[in-house]
Amino acid sequence: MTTTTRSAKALIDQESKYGAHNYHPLDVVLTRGEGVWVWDVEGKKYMDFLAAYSAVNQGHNHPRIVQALTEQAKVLALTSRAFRNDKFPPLLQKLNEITGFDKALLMNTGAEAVETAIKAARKWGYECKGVPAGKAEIITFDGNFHGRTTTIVGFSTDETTTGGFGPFTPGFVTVPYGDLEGTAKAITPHTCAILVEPIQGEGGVVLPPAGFIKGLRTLCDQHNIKLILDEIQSGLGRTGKLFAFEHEGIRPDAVTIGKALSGGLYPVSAFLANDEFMSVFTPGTHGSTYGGNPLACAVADAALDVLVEEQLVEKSSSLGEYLLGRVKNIPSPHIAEIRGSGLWIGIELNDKAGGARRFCERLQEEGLLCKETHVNTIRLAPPLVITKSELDWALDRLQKVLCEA
Ligand code: IF1
Repeated sequence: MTTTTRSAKALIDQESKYGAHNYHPLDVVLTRGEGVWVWDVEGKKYMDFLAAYSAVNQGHNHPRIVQALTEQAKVLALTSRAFRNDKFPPLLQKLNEITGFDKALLMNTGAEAVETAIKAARKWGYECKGVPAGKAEIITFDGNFHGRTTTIVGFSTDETTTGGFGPFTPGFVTVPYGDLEGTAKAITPHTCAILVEPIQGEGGVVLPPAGFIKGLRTLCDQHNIKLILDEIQSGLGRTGKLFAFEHEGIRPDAVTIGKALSGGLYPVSAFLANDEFMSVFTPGTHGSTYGGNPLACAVADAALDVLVEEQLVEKSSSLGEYLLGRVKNIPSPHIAEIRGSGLWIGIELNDKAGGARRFCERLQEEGLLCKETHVNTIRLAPPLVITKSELDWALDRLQKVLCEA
């Protein structure tokens, strides 16, 4: 099959002319991916150090996941939940066995899983906790990112994410991230849940003070509140544990997962909870056309097998320690702070550095694709299949660029 390669500029112009300008991507036009590597339309090879915001933990186009996708696509892709299918039940059991949560509700995007969590929390509040109808409150935190629906952006504290999209859904109380005392003060008899990322990705790989998540667990136990962790980005191995909450030795009442649940091959997300919490959903109270479809389930099943059989959680832990150690030794005058857990690092630059974007553009010239966040942070999040020698390749380029003027 002949493929007509178009120049990057022609494709960028075409995208600009016919596409909404809701992103400011690097001017690199990718056409192929394999493992940690991607190639642009001009044949230049790059290492992907963003992994599609942790959706490609298993590496680009992992052959086992591609095979599962292509084989299932040939036999049955979508039934809707009006009927049953043979791929959904085994995935549900696999999620239970791997995560320890009794039940899963399958959705498609991360935002849908978070919306599912919000609905579950409110319904539980009314039906089980006795919160007066319409009065349920959910505590969220400054710097959060949970998706782009109007309800979710309504409790974002980032003006770019919220500006111009009101009016917003009521019932959310925002507290400074990491502020346990402030959280305790925000609790009322109407509080039904606390919704939090154990590590804030978009916030710039921001880790809360040690003991914060554990402290939230205690507050929730004391006040009969559901602790819901958004592990859509921090989960499935990214921080060196299957779930980031494991670093704090606690278990939440529910989590949301997505992204790497499909290894980047198909949108699959889920709300995971125990029987009592999940029982708020009765027939007809929630759903989705594509949620739990056989194609999504076949892909997610394979993606989870890859995560477990290739020991990606353990790799993230050991190579993450190595990466953090090497980054902390980069003698750059631009670095203000380095934060991280597993193969997930935020390099905060000082104000004089002139913003992280220009460093990402220089790294692109060196063949390393990173993404800035919140002006001054370079986010490092390679696929978890990365090898030590590939990490060294990336670190050499990071050091070179970060030590330039
Ligand atoms: C964009 C950010 C990252 C997430 C967490 C839910 C969702 C996300 C913790 C929603 C999605 C993506 C969305 C994408 C860029 C990226 C992102 F920059 F937006 F904030 F990763 F940090 N919870 N994050 O990280 O999942 O509905 O997108 O499947 O919107 O620009 P989704």
